Formats: sequence, C-alpha cells, structure tokens
Amino acid sequence: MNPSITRRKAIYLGVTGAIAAAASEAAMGAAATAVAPTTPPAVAAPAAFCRPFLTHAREFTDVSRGHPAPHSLTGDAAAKAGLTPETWRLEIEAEDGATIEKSLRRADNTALDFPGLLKLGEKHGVHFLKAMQCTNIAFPLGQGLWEGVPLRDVLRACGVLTEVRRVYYWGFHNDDPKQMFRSSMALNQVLDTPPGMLPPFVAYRLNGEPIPLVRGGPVRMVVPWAHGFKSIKWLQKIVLTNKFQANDTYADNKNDPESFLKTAAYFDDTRPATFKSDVPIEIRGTAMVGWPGLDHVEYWLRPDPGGPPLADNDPAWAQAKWNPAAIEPPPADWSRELPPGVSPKEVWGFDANGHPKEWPMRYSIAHWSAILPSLMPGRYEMRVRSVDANGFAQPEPRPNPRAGRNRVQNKVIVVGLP
Ligand SMILES: Nc1nc2c(c(=O)[nH]1)N[C@H]1C(S)=C(S)[C@@H](COP(=O)(O)O)O[C@H]1N2
Ligand SMILES: [Mo]
Repeated sequence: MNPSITRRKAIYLGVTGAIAAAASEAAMGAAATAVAPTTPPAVAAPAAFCRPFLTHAREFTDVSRGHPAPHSLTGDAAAKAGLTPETWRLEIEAEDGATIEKSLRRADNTALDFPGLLKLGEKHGVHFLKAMQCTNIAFPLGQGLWEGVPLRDVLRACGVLTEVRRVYYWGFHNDDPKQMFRSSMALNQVLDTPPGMLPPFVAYRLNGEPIPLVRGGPVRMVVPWAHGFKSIKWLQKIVLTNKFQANDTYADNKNDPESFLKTAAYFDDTRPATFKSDVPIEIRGTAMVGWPGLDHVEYWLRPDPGGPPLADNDPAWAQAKWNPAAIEPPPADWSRELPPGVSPKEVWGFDANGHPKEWPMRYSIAHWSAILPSLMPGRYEMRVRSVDANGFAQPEPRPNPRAGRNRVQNKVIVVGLP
C-alpha cells in the first residue's frame, strides 16, 4: 500500500469511509445535498496540497448491489463465484446476429484467466488516474491509480468480429438474474479512442496492488469517461451484440445511461458551519473534472436573506458576484502520492519529465479551497460552482440530475462573535 495514504489519512480522515456505512445509493440519490462527507472543521490551513491524492481501495464510498454482496463472499464461496485470482474467468460471446471467430468460454476452457490477463498487461497495460463518481451521489467516491488492459486488446483474442454494434457486459451476481448489474458501450467507444483520450479498460490493479474484492476485483471494467455504473465490478461476462440499444441497469429510474462524466464542484461538507468572526474562514471541497474539463471553481457568498430556498429561476442568480476559489496545484513530489515503484512518467497523461500534461486532470478530482474575507457576525449562504473548459457554469449545460448530480450546492456559514 502507498504509505503516504496512511500518513495523509492522519491529516485528512477518509471522507468516504465515515459515510459509507450510513449511505445507501437510494438514500444519497434522494437527499444528495443533505448528505455530505464529514471533514475536519474548516479552519485556516496551509494552501499546500494536504490531502491524499489517491483514495485507499477500501475507503471509496461503496455502491454495490446484490445480496449477499459479492464482496462479502470468502473462502470456498468466493472461489465458487470465480472471485479469486485462481478461479476468475472472463467469457466473451456473440449474440443476435453478431459473430465472433473465437468465443471464450468457461465450459470448453477457452475463457481468459487471470494469468492470461496479466500477460496481456505486460504488453498493453496502462496506468491511469480516475475518480469514481456516481450519477446519483453529489461527491466523488474516491480516486485511484488503476492498471488495466484496454478492452480492445482483450477483444483481439476473439479474431474477426462481424455485425457487432454494441458490447454488453456484467459481473458476478449470485446466479440471480434479478441481481445482475450490467452495462454497455458502442463498439466504436471500445475500439476507437480519440488521440489523447483513454479507452475503456479491463483493470486488474488499483493503487499498485491487486484490486480487492470490495472494489470489484479481481477484475473490474473501468470506463474513464463515464459515471461509475459503466465500471462494472467482478467482471465475468462480455457479450458482443448486433443490438444497438443500451441495456444498462442504470437506465432504470430515469438515469441517462449514455451521460459522460459531468464537471461539477462539491463542498466537502454541506452542513451549516459556525466560525468566530476574527479567524480566517477556509472552506474546502472537490470538483470532478468531467468530459468538458475544468477551467475554474468559483463561489458566491451573500448574507442569508431568510425566506424560502433560492429557486433555480430566482433573479438573484443573475446578480450573483462569483469569486474565484483556489485549485490545489499538482503534488510537488509525485513519489509520495503514487504507489511505490510507479513513476509518474509511466502514468497516462504525464509527460516525459513526469509532469501532468493538463491540470487538473480529466476524470480526476480537483481540490478547491476558498478563504472568505473577514465577515461581520451573521448568517451567510455560500454557493460553489465549476466552470468547464467550454465556459459553461454548473449546472449548465446539462442540468438534468439524472445525467449526473450537478446542482449548485449551498452551505450556510454562521459567523459568531470574536
Ligand atoms: N457488478 C457491479 N458493478 C458495479 C455496481 C454494482 O452494483 N455491481 N455499481 C456501480 C455503480 S452505480 C457505481 S457508482 C460504481 C461504484 O464503484 P465503487 O463501489 O468502487 O465506489 O460501481 C459500479 N459497478
Ligand atoms: Mo452509481
């Protein structure tokens, strides 16, 4: 494990671990702005990078369906489920008029096994950074350094493909069709990658270690540009189909199954907070750097006018005065943030000198902070929003929360006496 993760945890206690136990996906979806990570009280802190860049594999906020949860299986049950490196297999078949030259099947011993995947990794493996962000939860779940083989390089083993339009895939689900959690991509999203962008991966390492069962190991799909539901855990089955429709489980409940990751800023803690009037007030949070990139994060502070919550069409929005928040710069020393033995030069998106080519990096978490001017005692409202690289301020251009929860959050700041 990356020793810096433990060390840093002492400074910034796992955002996610604390709430994971309490939070069900549905509860968070229903009350995303009311539920927030717990953080130390926001007080003045050095403006240096002072949080772990990577989230420990066990401290991601977990979003897993299934009873029993696949990651609760141990011993023989885990082995029987194909959830150990020795027993894991990936099957690939065709359906509905699509054909593949070679199917990979458990039954005839042609399925891809874990050593076979690692072998592909020796040639095609990629290290890349990506944060998980659930469509329906208003903060990133955690950020990892993943290692995997592009799915297109796994598909080579299938030889010639005909009439494939879409790729359907799912993981272990207790042999109960009702528990299946599946996802899909267009074949072109798997095979064609725009220059400078990431393809979907069949991933086998996280933060320099095998992916633990709780994070979807031994093998998980990771789709860099998408919300978490495309990154299927406990991956075991891929079906190449002539169907053109998305079949994602996450299309239920009006979720948009084709939504790219949105760019959005979130408070670390949306609960009201009280400060003395004579101390600088530092407020912190994260921003998810989605498909449209991140230009900056800005905040609007106003005395709480009382009355009903600010409506989305309230004229006050047009009068709002937005101030820039600071985005934390890249870590000065990547060797303290990355797992031992991983040089930043080996990580996708870094240059030959080991510096990130863009900052903040696409599909990762940016940390922002704002030091509020000295305030008179009273009650204030603080709102924060991202502005993407196209100049769209959150929640534009796609305010539909079912495509990613990007409502502008409000935090009440109470300033007391000195
Ligand atoms: N097999 C399977 N994969 C899954 C899920 C699931 O329930 N089962 N949940 C998905 C959803 S909705 C999200 S947001 C992410 C969460 O990933 P995490 O638990 O590693 O944070 O996993 C995705 N992959
Ligand atoms: Mo999700």
